[in-house]
Amino acid sequence: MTRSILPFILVLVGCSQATAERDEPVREDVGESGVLEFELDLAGAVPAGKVSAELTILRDDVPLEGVNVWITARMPGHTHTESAARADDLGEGIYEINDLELMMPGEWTLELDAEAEGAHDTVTFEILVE
Ligand SMILES: [Cu+2]
Repeated sequence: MTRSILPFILVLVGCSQATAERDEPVREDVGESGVLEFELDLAGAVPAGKVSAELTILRDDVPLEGVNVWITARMPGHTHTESAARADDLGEGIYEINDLELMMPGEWTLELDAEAEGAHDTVTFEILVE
């Protein structure tokens, strides 16, 4: 995993001078199958309600277009309904998650399921809703 994270960090540092004071952290992870890389531009804690975030998907460090991305939000241990959304493809490997309903304060998991031609991967990010 650390093998492919280092290039991301170098790229981020290289591009950061234009937006030096970004306070929204980009969270990165390699999918469970090791095929796709995910960068989620979302703070670790957000207010309850509808959440939107930008997602970048890469394969072999190259932004990947045409991915079908579904997001399922759950609260582990809670029995209420989960929340789901499909991300919009903005092109150039960027996807927009819109109006994902995180209605209750507490710990949520965001499960991302990404499917492209010849590639399928999933990743889970944790988020605190306040
Ligand atoms: Cu709950």
